Amino acid sequence: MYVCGITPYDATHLGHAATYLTFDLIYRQWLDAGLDVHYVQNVTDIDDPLFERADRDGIDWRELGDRETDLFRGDMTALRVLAPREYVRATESIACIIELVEKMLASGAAYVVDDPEYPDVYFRVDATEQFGYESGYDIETMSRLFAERGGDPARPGKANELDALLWRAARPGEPSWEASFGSGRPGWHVECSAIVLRELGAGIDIQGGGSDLIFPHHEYSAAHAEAVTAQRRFARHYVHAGMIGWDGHKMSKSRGNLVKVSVLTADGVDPAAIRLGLLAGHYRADRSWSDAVLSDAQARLARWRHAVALPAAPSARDVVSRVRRYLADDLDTPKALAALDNWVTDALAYGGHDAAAGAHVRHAVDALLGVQL
Ligand code: 5CA
Ligand code: ZN
Repeated sequence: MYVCGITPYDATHLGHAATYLTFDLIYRQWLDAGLDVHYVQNVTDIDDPLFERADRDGIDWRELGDRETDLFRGDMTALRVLAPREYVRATESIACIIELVEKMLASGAAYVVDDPEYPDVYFRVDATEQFGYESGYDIETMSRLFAERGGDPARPGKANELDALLWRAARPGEPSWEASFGSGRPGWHVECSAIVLRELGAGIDIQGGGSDLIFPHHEYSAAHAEAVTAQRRFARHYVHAGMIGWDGHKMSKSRGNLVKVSVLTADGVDPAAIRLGLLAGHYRADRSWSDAVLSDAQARLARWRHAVALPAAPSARDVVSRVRRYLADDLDTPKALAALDNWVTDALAYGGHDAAAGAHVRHAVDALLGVQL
């Protein structure tokens, strides 16, 4: 499983947390099923926002990337999101990105624009015949999202306005690396293709991220890899988490409407309540964070903790098997949480005769939902 990781220039917000929590649940289910899971996440530590923030704050962009990556990992640990087997930085992946771009140039899937000053390298959008299967979007939607999400349709010299940047020729004042096709730095989508091919090989089970990555990012990452591997599907499943909003808009670093994990935890909010608040909605649904979501989650957590600490309760067998079943059904966390609520209500209202039930529920909720009771 490969999940698109952070661009480390600001703190982890609840949108990131919700996305990584989604894949944490998949990871936990696979571990519960006894599978040996190879889970990789990248760190996009070469990108414009990082350079701009480093400039603004008068620090080295590498230092900023390292610092924010460490803070992110700390936030994930606090939320009990299991770490992937590898976190791979773009800065550690230059050689394999260059190799991939060389292959695309050699096969004709990529070309250098006719611009002696900045000979950028582009990917031909028609290099693979299956392009477009991942998002399923029509050409108008693709054009709109390409322009909105970092594409450069008007770049002179491109063969097709949807051709995507693979390698940006060195500009004054920007970091760059030597390559056979000229010094420069990698484009975004090719970073993920190259890391996947090196770490996991062709044909992964899940390519994941938030739904803002459906197009262009995942479409092009897949197409880049498919262009060099002759394989028609980069990933067997593309899984996308819905967007978390706050204050009427998608939570985003660029807009600045953030609820940061580290601010909540510094205020004494229990990370288990943050998890429960995010799990109360279905992972694919766009949804808003609010004070009410948090207070509901805190009340739920308190009731669950009370119930599992009772000396005896109703048997846990049925509720635990329901939780497993609902999670196996496209991560239906609202139903899983409702099943647990029912068990808790019965335990608190009527008690029970099973002295081991509380511990059984506590272990299952810990292993499957990552919530510590
Ligand atoms: N480094 C790239 C991926 S290769 C990137 O998109 N970085 S990011 O820092 O902008 O986002 C990290 C992850 O959080 C991505 O999977 C993204 O889809 C997800 N994400 C960003 N904002 C939100 C949000 N408001 N709600 C849910 N997920 C979000
Ligand atoms: Zn990515």
